[in-house]
Amino acid sequence: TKPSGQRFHKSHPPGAPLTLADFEAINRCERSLPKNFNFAGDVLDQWSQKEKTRERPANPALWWVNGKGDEVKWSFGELGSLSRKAANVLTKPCGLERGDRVAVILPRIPEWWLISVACMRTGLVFMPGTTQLTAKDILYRLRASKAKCIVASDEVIPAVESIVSECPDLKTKLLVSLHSQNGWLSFPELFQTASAEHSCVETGSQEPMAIYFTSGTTGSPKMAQHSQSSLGIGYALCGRYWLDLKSTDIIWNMSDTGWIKAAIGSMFSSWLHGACVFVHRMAQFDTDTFLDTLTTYPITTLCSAPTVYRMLVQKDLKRYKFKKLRHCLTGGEPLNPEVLEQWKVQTGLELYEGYGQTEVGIICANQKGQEIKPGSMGKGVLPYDVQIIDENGNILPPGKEGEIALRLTSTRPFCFFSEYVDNPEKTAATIRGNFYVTGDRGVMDSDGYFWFVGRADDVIISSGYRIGPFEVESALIEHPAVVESAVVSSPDPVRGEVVKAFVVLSAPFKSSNPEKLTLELQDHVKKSTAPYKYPRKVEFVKELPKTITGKIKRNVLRDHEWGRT
Ligand code: BCO
Repeated sequence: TKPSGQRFHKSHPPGAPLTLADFEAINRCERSLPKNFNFAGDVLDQWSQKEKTRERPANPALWWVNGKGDEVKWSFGELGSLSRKAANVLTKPCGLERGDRVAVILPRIPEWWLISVACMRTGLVFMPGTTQLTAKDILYRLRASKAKCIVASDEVIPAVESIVSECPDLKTKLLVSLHSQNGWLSFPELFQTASAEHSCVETGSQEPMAIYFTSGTTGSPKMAQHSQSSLGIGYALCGRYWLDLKSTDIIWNMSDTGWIKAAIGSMFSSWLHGACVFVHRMAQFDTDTFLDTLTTYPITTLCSAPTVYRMLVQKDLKRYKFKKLRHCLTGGEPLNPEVLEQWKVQTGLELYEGYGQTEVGIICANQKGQEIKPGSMGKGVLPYDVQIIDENGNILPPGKEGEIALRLTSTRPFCFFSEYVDNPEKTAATIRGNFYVTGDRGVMDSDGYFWFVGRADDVIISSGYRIGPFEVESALIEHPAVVESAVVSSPDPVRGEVVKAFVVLSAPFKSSNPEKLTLELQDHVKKSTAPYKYPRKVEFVKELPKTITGKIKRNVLRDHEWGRT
């Protein structure tokens, strides 16, 4: 008999391969975490076996197109042998060892998936970054992480070359390009001659797998570290109930490779369920190409930021006949009910919103089969116990606004990030009593649905990007025209919210043409830090509102922007 009040955990029989049912049971807290786990060995190689015995339909594991006629289709078997070759490149010529950190700054090209899986096979910690990162951003990331290697594509070379002398820990630069470059190892050349024989390392379930840089109100981005199991097992239920995936499905999740959403939607949830990951290398987002892709390829499942759906519903969608699309998802920023309605009217398809964070993955979702309440981000998802709490860590009743939080048990939930690397204070600051606090404010209704209200801090969520005001202010202050600035969110019909900078000008620039100066400052920010952060609105002011102690009151400016008193 089961002792009352004590959770019963089945443990895994030694030697038996782990199955999807095991991973789901772990997420339901019905099974304990295995001691060792490796996504490449325990998931991908299992699907490869199932291909051989025809227990998996003939659906590629990865289907990549670039809109120019190039196409790559890999089965799990091919992904296995190619990623073993890539693993040998990382360990042999690159000389990397288990636990080393590798910055991976690649656009949506098949090598991103190869390198990521190769890192898993070798126990390397991969750190994805968007190709929008500038030299300054890359310098910060390489130095903060003490990365041993950077894997990059052509567009990133000038930025890396300009800062590499300041990164003493960086030993190897690996270039994914048809061209060769002095000082860089060529991935395609080394890959060609690399052996496809490689034994996947037996990583511990809690061993680090990846680091994502994530922005906060103050300071530079923090390094949120995830374990082999938090990413590799944590999305089993999300894949089944939110993404509704089966091994016959083809999912197109269009997030950039630099964000955790790419890993969740285009790697972990999808491949846990044996589904095909579809990738379109769209250099620049374009609604026509996007819609043509849905009419050309048998994509069954689509996941995109609300901003994309806001852009799409402005088109006459009834003109398009999507080939196989049956399930649509969105996340990364709040979705407005009007867009959900317009999408449904024009395509006949529901839009299932999910909500999550880099640190903790998907927390709430409108799961398949659940009634959708337009404007709500759905109910809490397992294994999380989602609550709304007050500033003292007390649970608030339905209908009361507070901070969205996750209840902690005696042990840290396995699907949490392990820590902010080298930042115990910030890691500790996420805990309030028995809860992890998200920094987002919300309300739960009496049916258990959660409604997003806004950030509890000054972070800006624009087009699905999390932008720290300090990073933009630091970029602005480098310009001679800027004495000081305050950066806040401002409403925008397409991007939800955008970055707005209030700028106090230095004397020589006070009589400058405001339009010209705005463009100059925007351009300056785009060069200084990743361009997605640039202030789309700029207002020149004589002074900024401040506290008695001289701290800028961003909340006053933000409330004004949003018409709040
Ligand atoms: O809009 P503008 O043209 O004025 O500016 C754009 C670019 O043109 C510009 N830019 C890009 N590279 C540049 C450059 N400018 C100068 N030099 C360069 N090298 O910068 C701006 C970038 O803005 P964008 O990225 O929003 O571009 P775009 O084309 O408008 O894309 C729209 C979206 C919706 C496709 C894009 O914003 C997007 O992908 N958003 C989603 C982000 C996302 O995936 N978030 C998920 C994060 S993970 C998470 O939420 C955790 C969940 C568990």
